[in-house]
Amino acid sequence: MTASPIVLWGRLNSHNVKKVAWALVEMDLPFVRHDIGGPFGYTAEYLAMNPNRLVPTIEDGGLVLWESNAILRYLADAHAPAFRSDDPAVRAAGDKWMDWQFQFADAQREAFLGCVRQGKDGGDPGVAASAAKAAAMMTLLDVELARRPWLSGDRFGIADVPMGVYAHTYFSLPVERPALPHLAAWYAKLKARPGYSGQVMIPLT
Ligand SMILES: N[C@@H](CCC(=O)N[C@@H](CS)C(=O)NCC(=O)O)C(=O)O
Repeated sequence: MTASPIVLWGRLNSHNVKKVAWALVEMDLPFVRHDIGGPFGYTAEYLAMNPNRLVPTIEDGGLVLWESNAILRYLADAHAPAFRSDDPAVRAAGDKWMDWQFQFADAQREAFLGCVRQGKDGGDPGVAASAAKAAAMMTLLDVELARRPWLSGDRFGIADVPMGVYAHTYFSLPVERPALPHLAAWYAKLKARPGYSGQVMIPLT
């Protein structure tokens, strides 16, 4: 039981902040979020908590924690164990996709920045190359999702959150995408989940 609301620091148009905000809603944990980072800039107080000059950071009781996937694991372990399998093999398989997400973010970055922040479209060579790299990685996720319903195992959990956030961006960019039926079915299920529309499916900026 949390005595006071968890505090989440970070602008919501950040992929990494979205992960935490969505997970908090999924876990039904009370929280307050403060905009910081990007156009909002940073305060000395924030940088004392997180000297990386990055978002997100959370405060929960006496704990200050940064690194979005570490935050997801902490939230499940401390407050919502149903969101993380206690079977080491299932847990490790989910952890793998959580860590893999950072490579996916690198692959999709130029397409995201080009289309969302620089007014380009799928015809731009840099955008198209980045979109193709992202699509190639998504074919691997499609194979995985043919084998099991969730990246977390038999039920939704924190391992679905990192790529769940990036999937929304992937399906929203004006670029070519191959047909990946298992990925599409998983994304459709995510769209019906608590918090996904309010914390993740916001306009890309
Ligand atoms: N590995 C870190 C990466 C954090 C990160 O790169 N955050 C980006 C936003 S997605 C950021 O803070 N950019 C600078 C800013 O917004 O001021 C995590 O997962 O928390």
